Amino acid sequence: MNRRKFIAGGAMLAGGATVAQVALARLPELVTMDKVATQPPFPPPSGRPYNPVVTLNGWSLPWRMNGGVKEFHLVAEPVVRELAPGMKANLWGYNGQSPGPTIEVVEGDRVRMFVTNRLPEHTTIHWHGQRLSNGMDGVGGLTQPQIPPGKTWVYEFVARRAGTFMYHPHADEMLQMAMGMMGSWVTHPNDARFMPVDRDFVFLLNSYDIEPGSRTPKVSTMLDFNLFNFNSRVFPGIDSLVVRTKDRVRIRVGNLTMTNHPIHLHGHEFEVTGTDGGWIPRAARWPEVTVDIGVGQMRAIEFDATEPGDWALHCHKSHHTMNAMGHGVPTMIGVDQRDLAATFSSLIPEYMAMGGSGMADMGAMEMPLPDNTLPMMSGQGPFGAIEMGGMFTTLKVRDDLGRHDYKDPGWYRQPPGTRAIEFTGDLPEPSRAKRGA
Ligand SMILES: [Cu+2]
Repeated sequence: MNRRKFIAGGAMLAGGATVAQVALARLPELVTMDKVATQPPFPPPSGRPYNPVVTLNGWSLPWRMNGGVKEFHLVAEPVVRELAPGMKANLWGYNGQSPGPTIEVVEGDRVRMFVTNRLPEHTTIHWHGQRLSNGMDGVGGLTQPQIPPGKTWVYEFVARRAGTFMYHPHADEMLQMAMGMMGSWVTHPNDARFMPVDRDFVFLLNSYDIEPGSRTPKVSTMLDFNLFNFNSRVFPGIDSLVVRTKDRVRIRVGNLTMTNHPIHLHGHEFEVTGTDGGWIPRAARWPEVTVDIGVGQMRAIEFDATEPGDWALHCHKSHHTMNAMGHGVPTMIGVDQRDLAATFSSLIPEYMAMGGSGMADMGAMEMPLPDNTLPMMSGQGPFGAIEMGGMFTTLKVRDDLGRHDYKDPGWYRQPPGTRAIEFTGDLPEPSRAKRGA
């Protein structure tokens, strides 16, 4: 809690001053976040108990209890979000960040959501996947009038079904979602013994189209996004998922981009145990190492983290593990650029001939880039450049962690003799496996 920044609702709204002071005083305290790092789980200080989730590069929103009702205050507003060190984006989000904070409640909780609109245009919030009264569904024009700038509206419903949900505007949707307005919602089961896990992670897949050298997304892009994010962060800006060996792990991933993402985990098999429609009966699950998450879908996967190491967790579309500079690059394989390089270098001093033997050299090279622009792939591992960007991070499985320890343990120390090595003709004597051994 002490790492969260508390700001009184009245102060934040002083400029707008469209809400009467007396009404402001009745709003739950406005809590905003100024950090992009994954915040520790937020154990419930009031209300019924549950095992909190960890939002990747995100946080959970505190609430207040008011006569048995759980009250939250979301503020839709322009934010600046660092997508990775070296690049900040002008986005729209909630309570200081994009995505907005994760909302955590318990099945059966009566929830009251105060939504203050500090955007320059109207908005609404749709509570994706929830069972609620039609008038609480948040579809501007269909189920309610739009929320004008400067106004605070109230939604109220009972979180009837346990599971993973999302929230996002249903107002000027293409623009507002292209600008980063979205968040996760977890309704914990009434019975804490239902499908318990040791570590429970949640994040959203989102994408932006930001021209190299600029910082505001292009809002009318339909398919050609150039930055593919886990919770508005791209590699190497995405934190690792840190777990203890033998932990039962759940990862909940929602997709609010405009294309599908096959999310692939190394070193372990998992089962898909939930969708935004509910939990999947045990007999209906099957093992996978990649789960394709369609647009507007959520998938919860679960596995036992039995294999210590640093395991890649990434989208399997290779263009989605690449940042903006990687798109639209011509194929230069096999092209002898020696003569061209000499000519260009005399005209453009910074010119570098690249790609003649592949593009891997771009991972290590310090190319001159426009301001506020990430290399197409970067990040240093224990064995050199990790040639990735976008939707890529690691699952770090370690023996020596405490139960609630989520601190990054650094790189895995592979036991001697367990890593691929160069063959020099020098190996231990081969021993053939005996039959039946
Ligand atoms: Cu993808």
